[in-house]
Amino acid sequence: MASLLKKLGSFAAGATLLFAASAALAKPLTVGFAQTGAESAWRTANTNSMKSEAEKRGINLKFADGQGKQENQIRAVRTFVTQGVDAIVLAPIVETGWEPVLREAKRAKIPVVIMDRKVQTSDESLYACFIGSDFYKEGAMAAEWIAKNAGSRSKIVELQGTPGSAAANERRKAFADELAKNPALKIIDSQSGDFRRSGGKEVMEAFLKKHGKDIEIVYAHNDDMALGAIQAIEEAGLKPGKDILIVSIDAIKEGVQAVVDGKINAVVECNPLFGPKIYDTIAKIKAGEPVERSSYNVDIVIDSTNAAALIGQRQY
Ligand code: GZL
Repeated sequence: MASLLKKLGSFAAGATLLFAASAALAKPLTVGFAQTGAESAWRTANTNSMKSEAEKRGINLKFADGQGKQENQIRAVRTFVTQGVDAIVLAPIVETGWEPVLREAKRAKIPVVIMDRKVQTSDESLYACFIGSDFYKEGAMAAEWIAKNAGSRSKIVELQGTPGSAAANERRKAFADELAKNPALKIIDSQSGDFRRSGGKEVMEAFLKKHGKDIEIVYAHNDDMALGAIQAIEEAGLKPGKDILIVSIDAIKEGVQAVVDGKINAVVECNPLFGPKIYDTIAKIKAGEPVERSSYNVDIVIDSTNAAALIGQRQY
C-alpha cells in the first residue's frame, strides 16, 4: 500500500512539474512598446511593423503612443514596469533624460531594447541593446550624392528633424562633416520642421521668402519634410527636382515615387520595418542568449538610376 502511495505521489509531482512547464511555455510574451509618436509616414510604418509582427507571433504587445513628448514615453515605461511586462521596447524621441526610468526597469529586471534612435547614458547596462539605423552614414550618403551630382549648384537649405533627436543630431553632423570636404557647397540656412510634412512646408515657405532664387538645393532629414517642401516650391511657381535639387532620407513609398517623378533627386533609405528583428532579439534575451550590443540596418541610395526598378518592391 505504502509503495503504491509513494508511486502516486511521484506521479503527481511529475504531472505538476509537466503542467507548470507547459503553462510557462504556453504563456504569451508580454512586451511594452513606448513609441515616439505618429509624426511621419516612416513612424507609422514602424508602428505597423511592430504591431503586425507581434500579432503574427502571438506576442501580447502593450502599445503606448508618446505623441511626440518624452514625458509620455517615460510615463509609459514606468507603467510597463509596474505591470511587470517581460520586455520593454523604447523608441526614444530625444537622446537624453532616460537614465532614471531605465534604472527602474533594470531594478525590476525587465530588459529594455532601444529601437530606432539612440539614448545617451553613462551606464550602458541600463539597456540590453540598440537596434536601428546609422544616421551618421545616412547624412554622409546624402552629402556625397550632392557633391557628386550638384554640378555648379552650391547653396543648400537644410530641413532638420526633431530637435535633440539622435536622427537629427547625427544627420546634421554627418552632412556638415562631409561638406567640410567640399568647400564649394554651403548651407545658407537650417531650421527644424520636426520631421513633419507641415513643418517642412512652413520652413520651406520661410526659406523661399528669405532667400528666393538663391536656394539651389534642399537637404531634408526625412521624406515627409521634403514632400512638404515640394508643396511650397510648387506654390512658389518653381519646379522641385529641377529649379531646386532635393535630397532626403527615409525612402517611404511616396518619397521614392517623387524620385520616379523627378521631384526628389535622391533619397537615402532608412528602413522602419524593425518588428521581426526586435522580437527575435527579445526571444534571445529571454532565453539568456547573447545579443549584439548595437545592430544597424543596411541603407541604400535611391535616385533616377534605380527608383523605377525599386518602386514596385517598396514595403512602406
Ligand atoms: C529614423 C527615424 C526618423 C525618420 C523620420 O530612424 O527616427 O523619425 O527619419 C521619423 O521620418 O519621424
